[in-house]
Amino acid sequence: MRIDVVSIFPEYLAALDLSLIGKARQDGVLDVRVHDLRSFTTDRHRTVDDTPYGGGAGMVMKAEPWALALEAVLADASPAGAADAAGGAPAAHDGTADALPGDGSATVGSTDSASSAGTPSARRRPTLVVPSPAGAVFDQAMAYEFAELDHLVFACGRYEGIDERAIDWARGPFDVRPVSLGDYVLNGGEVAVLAMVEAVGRLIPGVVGNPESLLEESHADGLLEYPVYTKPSSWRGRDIPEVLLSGNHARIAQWRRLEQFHRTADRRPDLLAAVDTATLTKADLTALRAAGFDVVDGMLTRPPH
Ligand code: 6GU
Repeated sequence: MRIDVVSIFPEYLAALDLSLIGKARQDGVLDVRVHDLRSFTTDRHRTVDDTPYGGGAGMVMKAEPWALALEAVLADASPAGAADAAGGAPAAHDGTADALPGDGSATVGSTDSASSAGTPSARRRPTLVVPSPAGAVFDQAMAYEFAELDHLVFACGRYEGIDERAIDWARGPFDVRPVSLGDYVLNGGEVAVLAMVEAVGRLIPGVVGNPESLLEESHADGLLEYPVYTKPSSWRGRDIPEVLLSGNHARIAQWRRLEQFHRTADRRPDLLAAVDTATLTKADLTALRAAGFDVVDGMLTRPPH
């Protein structure tokens, strides 16, 4: 998968060099490129923002640097652009686009884009994610959706946002997706991009070492994860639940599943209410009823304890 990030703080994205995502980049599984928006300004002061029409507090990001930056990303990613660059004629702004230090995948025409060029999926418009508290809320389902894409581009806004005409213009060449991390306000999109790239990247085959760990984590099945324990079995007077020492794997699985329901009821009643009770097994229902849960009007409930 190819990921481009455009930001006025490219250094913010240096964390993408680390851990599993950094390793995936080194291995060529992820092709991540970070670009400095200011490289696409044309004035002496490298201006990216101006005062809002209609008045009000704060500054608005200018449309033109965004269009130039996104055009450069498109030129670099399209088969024609890749061929041009490989022929030694990079587009005007390519030389100023920053690759992260140690990014071995900064060359155009990587195995990833070369091997998928010409396939129907490669001809799909790239997705442009615009991080914004005014976006649709990012969740695990969206992470899975993004993980299927060939090319994700992130436009990190700062200040009061990006001139809306740049967003409208981008709806031509891109599938534009305004996305929020949740109902609170950050100063810019960079931290949100770190979170989203990690959530999406780890779903791509070859990024997480043991794919089984993806199956049992929180949100994989709409429930929160069960609690986990490791050695020693007794610590500061606290013993682990005895069932985990029983060696009875069916009992352990049953206990863990019930713990998931209890934890979800405690912490995320909204998720519990969203459980499709038609998918619950007879064994689930028996265990849930014994634990005080009930199904009322097709909705799973548990009186607070
Ligand atoms: Cl994605 N961006 C900004 N600036 N603030 C946010 C957010 C995103 N998600 C929650 N708050």
